[in-house]
Amino acid sequence: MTRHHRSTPRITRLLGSLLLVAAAGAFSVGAAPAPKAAPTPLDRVVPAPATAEPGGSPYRITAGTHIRAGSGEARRVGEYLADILRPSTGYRLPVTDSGSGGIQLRLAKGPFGEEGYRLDSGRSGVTITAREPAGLFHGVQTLRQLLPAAVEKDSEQPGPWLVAGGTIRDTPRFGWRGAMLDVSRHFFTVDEVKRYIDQLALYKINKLHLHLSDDQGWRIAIDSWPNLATYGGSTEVGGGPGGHYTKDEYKEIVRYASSRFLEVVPEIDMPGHTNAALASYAELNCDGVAPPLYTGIRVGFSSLCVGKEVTYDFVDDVVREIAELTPGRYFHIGGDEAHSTPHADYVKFMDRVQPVVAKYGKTVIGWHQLTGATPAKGALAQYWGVDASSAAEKARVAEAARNGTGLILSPADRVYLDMKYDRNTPLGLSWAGYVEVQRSYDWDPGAYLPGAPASAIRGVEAPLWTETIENSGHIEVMAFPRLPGVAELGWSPAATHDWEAYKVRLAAQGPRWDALGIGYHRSPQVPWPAG
Ligand code: NGO
Repeated sequence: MTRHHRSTPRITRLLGSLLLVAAAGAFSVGAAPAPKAAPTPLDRVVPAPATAEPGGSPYRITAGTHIRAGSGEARRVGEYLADILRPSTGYRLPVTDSGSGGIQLRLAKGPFGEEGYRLDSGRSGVTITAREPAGLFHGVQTLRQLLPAAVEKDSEQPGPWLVAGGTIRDTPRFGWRGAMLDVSRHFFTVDEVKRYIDQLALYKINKLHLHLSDDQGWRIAIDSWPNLATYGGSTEVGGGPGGHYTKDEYKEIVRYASSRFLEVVPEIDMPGHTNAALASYAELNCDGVAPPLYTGIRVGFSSLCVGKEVTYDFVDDVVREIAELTPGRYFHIGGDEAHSTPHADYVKFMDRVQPVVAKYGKTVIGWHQLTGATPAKGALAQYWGVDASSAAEKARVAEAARNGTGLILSPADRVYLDMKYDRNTPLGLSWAGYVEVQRSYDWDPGAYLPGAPASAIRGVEAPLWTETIENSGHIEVMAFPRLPGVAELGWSPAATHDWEAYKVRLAAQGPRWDALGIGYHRSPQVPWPAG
């Protein structure tokens, strides 16, 4: 994009902000402007809304404000919003099903799609309209960001609680806006996962991919193969105690994610990355001997035994039991780095396993190495290559995309949240290089992989591998501020893409993270507000 191209909208935005300041009554003759009372401009939101037209008076939330949200799921979104607003405003904010004015969440027919919404703000109220509850929920995230950062605090704050006047119309560019958490290399409790879910929701992420098994730990109870969790889940990288989710705990994660409109995508990585399973059951090994548990960080040394029938009994049971607990459409079978599985065996294994996923009603996803086998009809491949990946590898993935395999883009040297920002980053890995904030934001998913048709791109996903990540604090300092940029690549129209403008919007999120207790990397590339 040229400079010239960018300058016009910026001037328009500036004028818009001045008008808003004036409309808020912040200017009075002879007095200095009181910038604190100026509401956040309508387009200072991450991800950038598709369109934002400022105009008219702002809305002010007061002690008399009601949240009007109908019934059912819309009502639950209203309660969710009230839970965010009540502690900091100190207002009652009753959630009711009728009346007008105040904050309204309305379901209505219109050009919103499954996740879009319109937000209208003026003197008498803010109305969010959507076709689906998911759209209302995403509109609520926008409303949150239009309010001062202090709204996120859990104790009463002075306000005022102004929302700029005007209209936002917003629908996502891609249906897949994912985040992956590796709960295998280090185990994360249900509460830690919920905390991350809440953070993902703020940026309109709609998929939570859980990497539930790997060499270092098996993290979900399987009734027909109980040792997987009790023994295979009993440690983690570095030799800590590990852990696993009971079925009820996993269901609780799924329920909580769905209350935030995220779909859980379970991953059982196979045929490689399986040492925890191989250690739990000797019969899964070709030589019938169980290896010891593994707590290091090497990859590529383990493989299920492709020639043994018991392997497919195992896969069938695992896929069936997890599919039963998972309302979402997808089942991720991994398939990466099967360096200890001969290629012909890999192909054979994938030919047998993909129909099992279909049998239990799920759509296959695999890391992009799956394109080296025969991806099932409708399968998705998750691309995790880098700029330096071979042309042949990229061409193979592009060819699969031309033949109908949908792509989720997770280029490791752009969106792997476990890559260090720079050489001073204490956590993380650097095999794909350092990934500072601009690098993770400044690329176009639609044009990324040469030869892959734009229509094959389902969206983007930011994986967080946890070889070095042990707790919520670690998750946050790696995810923030890069995750919101990936979310924006997934949500916002390509026409809004502009690093110079983005970094200013991103900087404005810093005080919000402070209010939420999110410790983030204060990247020198971002003009954070002082203080
Ligand atoms: C690779 C590897 C993972 C590592 C990760 C670390 C994929 C798909 N397989 O990504 O096992 O944890 O890198 O960045």
